[in-house]
Amino acid sequence: MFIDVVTSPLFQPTRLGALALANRIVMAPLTRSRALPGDVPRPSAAVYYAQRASAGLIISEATQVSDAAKGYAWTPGCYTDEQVAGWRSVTDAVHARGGTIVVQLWHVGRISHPSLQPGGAQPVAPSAVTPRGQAFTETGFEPHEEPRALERDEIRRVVDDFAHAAAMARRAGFDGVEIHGANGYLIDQFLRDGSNRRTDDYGGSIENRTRFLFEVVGAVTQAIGGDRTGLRLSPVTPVNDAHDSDPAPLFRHAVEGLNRFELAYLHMIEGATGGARNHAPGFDFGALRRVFKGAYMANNGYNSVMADTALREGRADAIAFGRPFIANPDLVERLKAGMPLATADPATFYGGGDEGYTDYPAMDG
Ligand code: 8OZ
Repeated sequence: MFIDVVTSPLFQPTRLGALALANRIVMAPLTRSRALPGDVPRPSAAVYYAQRASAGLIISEATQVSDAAKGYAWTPGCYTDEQVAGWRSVTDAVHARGGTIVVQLWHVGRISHPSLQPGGAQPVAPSAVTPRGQAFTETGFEPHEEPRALERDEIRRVVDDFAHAAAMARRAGFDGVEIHGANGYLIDQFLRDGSNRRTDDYGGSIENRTRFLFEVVGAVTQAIGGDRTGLRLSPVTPVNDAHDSDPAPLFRHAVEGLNRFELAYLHMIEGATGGARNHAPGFDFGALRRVFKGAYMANNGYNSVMADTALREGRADAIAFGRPFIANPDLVERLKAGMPLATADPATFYGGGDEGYTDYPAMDG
């Protein structure tokens, strides 16, 4: 199956809020775990992202908003001057190639390990519920441990950390930020009743479980503007032990409530992250798309034909591609040329140096 590249909306420009995209092909956030001490992006991150600048929009790898927000070895931050300086070379290199780039801001919550926390502290979460699974530490995989439930005044400080990191992101030259509300990290932990057992006004009802999300989105949009803020959600993904007893009304309320922030876009992981699109067969992503008044970015297992069809049928405004961007820096040109795609080596997805990072060639070498 082929797409008609002359008429395909994939290759047509668009705007998502204040973000100008040369095409509708978005580079999804990809954790690569190659930051330097101080959680500073390595210099070759500028090469890596610039190689991918023909994407309509680059969403950076997940980037912590504070030292306590970290849950994987060698992920970068965006809250110190040194980190901002590192990111500045990345954004300058992408802009020099005509690209647009936002930073994905996260707090991992309970998906962490004391060895990754300041002072070896217990990770924090809405509630003291230990997630199943293992943390990726500097010395290998370690089982997750019981997190400590955040106190109310600490919740306020985490919200402030998101706003601070967003302001730092603008200083670093990013065109905006994407708030990571997906994949079982802190915001998602508050949303879903599998991880949120609080009895205060951050837990229990749907109104209460969405409170932290809305506070973070409110603080970030106040800091840098809604038109430069995106949000990623994953209503049915099971990754990182995320689960909810009734996700449809929860995420409907969340998306309805997001309309007031006039976000640049909503980035939706449809199905199980990196896995089955029909993971929760009855779940209606189209209904969420219709509830949301802004731009809808779809993600998860799209190929060019699916992407072209979704755009033509009005089911999305842009499509995010993840893994294909690892081995195909010029993914946009390859899709346009109908060229076969290269496959990436999973051994170099996470950690290490420039091998498997900046050495995947473009078609024309
Ligand atoms: C894969 C490996 C490490 C982190 C996510 C940021 O799940 C991630 C991630 C994915 O969103």
